[in-house]
Amino acid sequence: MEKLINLQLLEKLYNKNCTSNKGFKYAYGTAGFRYNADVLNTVMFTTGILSVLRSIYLQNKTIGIMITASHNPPQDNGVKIVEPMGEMLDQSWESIATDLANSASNSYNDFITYLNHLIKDKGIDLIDTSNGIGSVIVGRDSRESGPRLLETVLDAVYCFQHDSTERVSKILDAGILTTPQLHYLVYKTNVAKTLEKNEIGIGCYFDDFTRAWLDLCELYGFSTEHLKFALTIDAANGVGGFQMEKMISLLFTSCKTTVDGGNSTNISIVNNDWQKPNLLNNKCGADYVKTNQCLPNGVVSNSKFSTGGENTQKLNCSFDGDADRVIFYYQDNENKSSFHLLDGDRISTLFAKFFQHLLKESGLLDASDNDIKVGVVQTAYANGNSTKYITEVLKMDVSCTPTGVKHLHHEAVEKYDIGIYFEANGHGTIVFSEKIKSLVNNSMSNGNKALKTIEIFTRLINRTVGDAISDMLGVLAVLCILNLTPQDWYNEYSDLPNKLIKVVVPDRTVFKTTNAERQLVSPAGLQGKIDELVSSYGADSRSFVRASGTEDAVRVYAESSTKEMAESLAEKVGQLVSNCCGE
Ligand code: NG1
Ligand code: ZN
Repeated sequence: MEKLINLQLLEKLYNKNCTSNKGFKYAYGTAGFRYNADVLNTVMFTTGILSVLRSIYLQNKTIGIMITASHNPPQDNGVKIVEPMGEMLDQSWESIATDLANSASNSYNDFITYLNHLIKDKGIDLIDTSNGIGSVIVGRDSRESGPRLLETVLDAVYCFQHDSTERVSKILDAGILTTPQLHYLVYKTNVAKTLEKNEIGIGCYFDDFTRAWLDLCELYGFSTEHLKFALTIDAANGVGGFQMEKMISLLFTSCKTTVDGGNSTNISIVNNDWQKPNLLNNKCGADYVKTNQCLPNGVVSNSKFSTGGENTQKLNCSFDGDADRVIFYYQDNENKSSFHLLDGDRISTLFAKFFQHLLKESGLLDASDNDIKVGVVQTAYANGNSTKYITEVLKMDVSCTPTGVKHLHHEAVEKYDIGIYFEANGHGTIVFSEKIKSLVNNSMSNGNKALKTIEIFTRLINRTVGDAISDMLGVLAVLCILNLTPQDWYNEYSDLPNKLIKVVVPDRTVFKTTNAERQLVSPAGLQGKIDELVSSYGADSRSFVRASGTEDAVRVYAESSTKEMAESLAEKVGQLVSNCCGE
């Protein structure tokens, strides 16, 4: 350890960063560590250390660190580690990340003891560093605490200094960017096997996705300036807004965008005040719209929009604070009941229908030995009618996994050649197997438009993780290609009325689940009571309970045949949860 880690510096920087909230217990949750920003210094420091170790362990591949708390309120922040190909941290390292943070939270001695144990246990070679001494890319969202937490991560990385060669670990501060941009940058850096400053920058993200979009425009003869819709993007006052502005300037060659609902053009960005961090996710953004099922601040109701004397369909979408989620919606008039949500389930079903159509057209299904597997991955929060639509109408395979895109992503990669996965909240993407990519590439020379479209979609969709910007472009493209209005999309099936509530309990860790989180195994006896209650609400009813991995609360989901019944069921199950904790 002495060869590579400057122990004197490590102790000094530990004392600087890890003593303000001694004894705090951290846990790597659904999407990394996420807490009030005031208690995050220790875990930022240990995450910096762990990322360099992970990089050395993986023969010096570049690792990503994203500082964000996504849709959480402005005072929160968080951190997650990104693997070399842009995936979420290997699950077996999540507990290591937790243990390292908690050892540092206890004392310097515990931290050093655990660090030594980890290095030995994983066989991380800190003596022969001929492969390199670690490389890390760090990005952050627009939160006020971001620069302070970034500094702590940088302190940690600077502790890795090779004493004889004076080399230090490579770190690229990628600045303020969206979570999926960071994932993509990490992936591209590893593919290019370099982390020299200025060589691979975020420009690769804009180049690749713009190229794919323009290729589609050319293939189908549509242009960004003449979309059939007027699109309003609610950027949640987060980083997605200004990254989208950059994208627009590349995609929309002659079209002007307007900010905060100005003059009529076919695309506008509202809630784009990312430089005022206290406005982040405040009455806007994907989570607000999905949870409250209403328009966010700054988006006006009407489904038609006047452009140059023509009535154009109006479609809205909301990103979340770090732009890895997107949901769509429209409202016909001032009447709130005419609010129509097109959430992650609807995005999944739209893509599922689209790829089914493309595969038929492409002729790839004619050769039975191709055996192409297409399927959708959902969580228990997916609306029951979306699952029914996929299995009964599209006759396609559906899998259900625990909450958190790491689970959905893994399932989609393992099971399908075209794996479409979205959480109901709008977080998801499509993964394409190497098999489907080579089948498409090998048969493309005959000018088959469907094959060409699949090939372009493998580039238009962010392969690494859910991406609001890329998913939004994907949805717009599908609507244009299939010639669907937002209303057509909405009318494919009707959602079962549903309700999601949070219940605050003294200790959420006692809520343990099985069967993709659909049933409780602890506290003992509670599941039986829930089942009894659900059966009294009729055949279309369903409810389940699980502890949140990102907030200090238990979530209760319920659906039923009417809005009133869904709300009443959620409330009653919530009461069962509270009562059971009070006993
Ligand atoms: P938790 O807090 O574990 O329910 C929430 C979302 C997840 C996922 C993560 C990460 C719901 C019900 N849960 O997790 O889907 O997106 O945040 O941001 O939407
Ligand atoms: Zn997010």
